[in-house]
Order: sequence, then structure tokens, then C-alpha cells
Amino acid sequence: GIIRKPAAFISTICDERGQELSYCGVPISQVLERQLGVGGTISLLWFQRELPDWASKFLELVLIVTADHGPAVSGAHNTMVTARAGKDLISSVVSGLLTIGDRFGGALDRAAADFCAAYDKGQHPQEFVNEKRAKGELIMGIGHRVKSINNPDSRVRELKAYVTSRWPAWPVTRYALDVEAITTRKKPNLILNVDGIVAAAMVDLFRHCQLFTQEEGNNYIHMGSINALFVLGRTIGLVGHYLDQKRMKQPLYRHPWDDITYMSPLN
Ligand code: Q5B
Repeated sequence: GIIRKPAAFISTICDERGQELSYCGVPISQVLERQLGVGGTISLLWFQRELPDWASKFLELVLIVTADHGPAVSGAHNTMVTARAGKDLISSVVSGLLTIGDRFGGALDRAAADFCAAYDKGQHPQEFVNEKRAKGELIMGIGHRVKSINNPDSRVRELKAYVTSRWPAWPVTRYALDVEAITTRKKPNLILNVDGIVAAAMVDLFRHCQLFTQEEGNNYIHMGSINALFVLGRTIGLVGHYLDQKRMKQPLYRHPWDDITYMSPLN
């Protein structure tokens, strides 16, 4: 009989073989006709399901508010320096993306995992803060270099307003806000930051949109899907910074000597 060669790859999100490309089984004409938008496209390609409108609009909101946060942050800075060194778009954008991590823009997955683990075990927010302090660990999703309760982050305000008015339930977001109430008593800049609010909201989205089992939701947190939102959003801004530097034909950047303290251990 015919022996079928086992396939080297299995793919479940996109099929381009027929007359019409489909995203997770939905023909591209339907994606367009039904105006599923970028949020709906992410829902299909990342989560293999059509999320309700309030959820896919939230994904779009996250992309908009994380698209850029000025030239001073690590990612934009790297992209601009690389562009000015004459490098191409991809090299410049990747050099910016590589700065995303726990301290800058990549705290979402760990914030989601930590807030929901603490909430699930019924840990009081004060105990959670104490435990982190005792372990000498920073709380992911808390703290900002320039934003504080005296200089609030309007992105966080917008996201919070959306979640609290549109989510069927948002207990993990409530928990994260209770943590913020404690940390800001210690220092005004220990606010729930943009990573933290998106992280908590995504946990509540997975748990309360009625389309994921708890296990599926937890898997998406641990796979990196929440950090992916920041990565995708910020890529828009990094491309912008690359084009900006090229448009203005900015020269090679060299950091000024007077802004470097040279300290040799031998003199
Ligand atoms: N302390 C964000 O630090 C920052 C604490 C804390 C307990 C904390 C820091 C942090 C966790 C990771 C996180 C995402 C590095 C941030 C983002 C996107 C962005 C960026 C932009 C954009 C700021 C001073 C004192 C020390 C620390 C204590 C600080 N954070 N304690 N939990 N989380 N957060 N990252 O101000 O007693 O004096 O020794 O790592 O959520 O990246 O716009 O810039 O859109 O691009 O430099 O918004 O919070 O403070 O590290 O000098 O600490 O505060 O233990 O205490 P800072 P540090 P003490 S959103």
C-alpha cells in the first residue's frame, strides 16, 4: 500500500494552499468582510479562536498604547543608535527589541503569573508584597522610572477604565491594584505600570471570556503570549524611530566623553 511520509511540521493556525488564505479556518475574505480587524486577526493566529469584540478591541488598545513611549527608553535608544550607525531596518528594530526584558517592557508574563498565583492561593496583597521583599525580588508590573502617583501614566488610566467597564469580572486586576495601593505607600513611583495592568487584564480575559479552560489560559501566560503584545506594539514605534533617524539623515552617534566616568582599577 501507499506509505505516507510523516510530516516534518504540523501547523494549526494558517492555511495558504487553497484558493483563499485562511486564518485558523476563517477565510481572509471573512476576516475583512466581518471587520475582525487587527485584534480579531491576533485572536485567530495567536489564540486559535474568535475572541468577543470587547476582548479583541482590548488587544488593539494595547497595541496603540504600547506603540511608543518616546526616544529615551532602552528600545528606542538602541534602534536610533543602530540606524545612525548605517544599519538596515531589521537590524535596527531587532537591536531595540532585544532590550525588552524583565525591567523594560517584558515584565508582562511574569507579572501575570505572579499576580494570578498569589490571587489563586488567597494570599493577601500585603503578604505578597512582604514575601517579594523578603526574597529580595522586584514585583513584576510594578514601578516606573518617570511615572508615579504624582505624575500618573495616562496609558494605565485608559486601560484600567476599559477593563473595569467592559470585563465580565476582573479579580486579578483588582488584586494588582490592591498591590499598587501598598507599594505606592512605600514610594510614589511604585505604581501598577503598563506591563502590570495589561498582564492582570489578560489573566482576567483568559479566565472570564468563557472561551478558555483555566489550563489553556495558564498555558498562554507561560508561553509568552502576553509579552508578545508589548513586543508587537513596540515594534510599531521602533520602526517609527528608525524611519525618523533615516529621514533626518542623522550621523553616526558617538557618546560624549563628558558623560562617561572613566575609572581604571590600576590608576
Ligand atoms: N523598587 C521599572 O525602576 C523599574 C520595584 C521596587 C519592589 C518593584 C523597576 C522594575 C519591575 C519590572 C517592570 C516594566 C525598572 C516597567 C516599561 C515600559 C515603559 C518604560 C518607560 C515604556 C523602574 C529604586 C527602589 C529600590 C527598589 C524599589 C523598584 N521597583 N520594589 N518592586 N517592582 N520594576 N518593568 O525607578 O529600598 O531604594 O533599594 O524593575 O515592571 O518598561 O517608559 O520608561 O512604555 O517604554 O529605576 O513604560 O520598578 O528604580 O530599580 O532604582 O529601585 O525602588 O527595590 O528600593 P527604578 P530602582 P530601595 S514599564
